Amino acid sequence: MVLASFKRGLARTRNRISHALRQLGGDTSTEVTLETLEELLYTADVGPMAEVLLEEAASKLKSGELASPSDIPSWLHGRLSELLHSSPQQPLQFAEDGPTVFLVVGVNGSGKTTSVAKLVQWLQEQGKRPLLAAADTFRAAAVEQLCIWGDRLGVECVRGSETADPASVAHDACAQLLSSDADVLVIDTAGRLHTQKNLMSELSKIARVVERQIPSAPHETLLVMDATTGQNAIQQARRFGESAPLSGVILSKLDGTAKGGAVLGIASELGIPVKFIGVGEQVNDFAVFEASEFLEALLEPQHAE
Ligand SMILES: Nc1nc2c(ncn2[C@@H]2O[C@H](COP(=O)(O)OP(=O)(O)O)[C@@H](O)[C@H]2O)c(=O)[nH]1
Ligand SMILES: [Mg+2]
Repeated sequence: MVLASFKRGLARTRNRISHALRQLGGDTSTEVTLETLEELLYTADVGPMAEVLLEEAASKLKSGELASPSDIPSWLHGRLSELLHSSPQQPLQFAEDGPTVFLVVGVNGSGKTTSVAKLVQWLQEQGKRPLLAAADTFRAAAVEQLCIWGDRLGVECVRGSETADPASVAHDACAQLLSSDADVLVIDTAGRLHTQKNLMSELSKIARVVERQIPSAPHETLLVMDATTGQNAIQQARRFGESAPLSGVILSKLDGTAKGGAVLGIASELGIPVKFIGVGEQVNDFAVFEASEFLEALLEPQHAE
């Protein structure tokens, strides 16, 4: 199930990579092999690790540790696997007892609201009773969008008045969480305000308000990253990390890119675990991130559907 989503979502990246891997496996010179490897790593957008891997491949071929260019694909598989596991996989954290709160952050258009809806449906599948908070009050349409998802999923959506302060919406939603039979609150937030500084202080204010009512919350602060923006997303992640400690990443829009290798950069550069991936616009286009299945979907074209 998870593997099928990965494969669907990673089709573009996989096609790109499998083509390069076939070339790599062929009987070519060291020079051509390194060029192909370079192209593969850059087009898949693995980030600064590309350079490290290239140098390593060159020196291993030179020293004879890798006997021939045709040893490159399996070596690469091993190294990518190590990279993916460099930020340990962590399951979603729930409150030990009492209700759980997840805060979802990210730039406008990254797929936050859609990811919140996907997460809510996933939580329902786990037997949870979610509640939504529409704390992106900067745009009226954003509140509407979230609450429409809430209606479709049969989940209550806490919203403020038109000009409500997002922290007050978060406050009301926590009160609702504590007094209702819902057990997980998912808070959607704004991705843009008049200034970056405003946005960051608003997000930390939301986190403080939540913590005041539920001391162990938020249990997760999830950053939604648009996979199609590749390495730029890493810069965004650093900025968001300044407002609240990020506990995980939801990597959206993997279906729309050949740069699925960005996951490797996130793992090795940010040290924040990727917890979910989004592979389409529907609520079902969502999967828990599993490093080994991701790698299989990425590197093993013979299993393609
Ligand atoms: N193809 C694709 N589109 C997505 C995915 N996630 C979100 N989108 C689309 O991206 C656009 C922005 O999403 P939205 O959730 O409103 O972003 P927000 O501004 O961060 O809340 C919408 O058109 C979504 O349908 C995904 O995983 N794959
Ligand atoms: Mg939104």
